Amino acid sequence: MDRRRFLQGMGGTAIVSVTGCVTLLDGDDDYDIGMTASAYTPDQFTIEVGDTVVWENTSTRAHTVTAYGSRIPEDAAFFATGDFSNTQDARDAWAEDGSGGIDNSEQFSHTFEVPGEFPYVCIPHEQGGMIGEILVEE
Ligand SMILES: [Cu+2]
Repeated sequence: MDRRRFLQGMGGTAIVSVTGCVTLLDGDDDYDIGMTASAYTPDQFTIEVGDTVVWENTSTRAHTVTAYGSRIPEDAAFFATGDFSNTQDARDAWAEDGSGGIDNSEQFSHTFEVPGEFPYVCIPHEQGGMIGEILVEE
């Protein structure tokens, strides 16, 4: 059975065990979540505490990965492309000069140290439904 096809058949949720994230970032095609013009692929992704998720912009337009700060676990670290410290700062920066996004083939990674649900959004395409969620299991 084709493993990728099998995983997609499971509703787009894949279990990944990532170690050595620095090495992972060196590879061209090594990422967990890609991006189309208006969506994360997959838009739901399940990992375990301590795993690192790598996003790659596999589309030709700029996108952000911006945590919904008010909806992630209270003791969890905020994450966002552009290295902002909260969602509003990321929104303001994008509105002001389009900063904080990643372009084609650029990657962003975050290590999740707290279990729970982590919804995130692409700021410029929020209205288009470009929203994703990382589920971090114990
Ligand atoms: Cu986008």
